[in-house]
Amino acid sequence: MGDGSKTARWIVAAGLLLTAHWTHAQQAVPLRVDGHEVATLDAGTLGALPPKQVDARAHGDRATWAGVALSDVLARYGVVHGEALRGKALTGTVRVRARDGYVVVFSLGELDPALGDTRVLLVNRRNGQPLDAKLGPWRLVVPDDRRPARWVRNVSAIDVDVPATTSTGH
Ligand SMILES: Nc1nc2c(c(=O)[nH]1)N[C@H]1C(S)=C(S)[C@@H](COP(=O)(O)O)O[C@H]1N2
Ligand SMILES: [Mo]
Repeated sequence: MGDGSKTARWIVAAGLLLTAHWTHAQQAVPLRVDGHEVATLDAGTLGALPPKQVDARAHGDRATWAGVALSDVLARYGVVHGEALRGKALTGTVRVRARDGYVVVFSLGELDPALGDTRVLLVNRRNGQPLDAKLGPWRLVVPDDRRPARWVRNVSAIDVDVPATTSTGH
């Protein structure tokens, strides 16, 4: 094989790496609250939150998934939680979108550790490795769901909608 074809291979390989890097950089996840972007979620911003991991199985595939708790993300960016989560705020929703248009919705009440406490992780690693392009860079893992239908792959945006919470609640 000549030097020319070797060089060409290196250029292709470098190009693929750069493209992969660029693509991941473009895939930071906007967190919007009532339509306002309050954060750009990526390994940097989410690295400040408590790391969480879980062993969970989907379709017979058991793996260790690592990332952060969705409830910690919401609390970090000021979404109503804990004692204040009552009354009208309990109609609040968290809509998680994927690049392919897939969308799932959670309620604030089910996610809150003081209420439903449903474990939902926003993960970027599987068995210690970054998620591949099919799954990542970010995916949800909902280990206690009986089917993995809410394990959104390729998360592209998170939209929180909470009504004004002027009511006294219960
Ligand atoms: N973006 C996206 N995520 C998705 C889906 C989808 O169609 N698009 N399907 C869901 C369903 S129905 C299942 S069962 C699981 C499958 O996850 P797996 O590919 O890791 O087995 O992904 C979930 N996440
Ligand atoms: Mo599914």
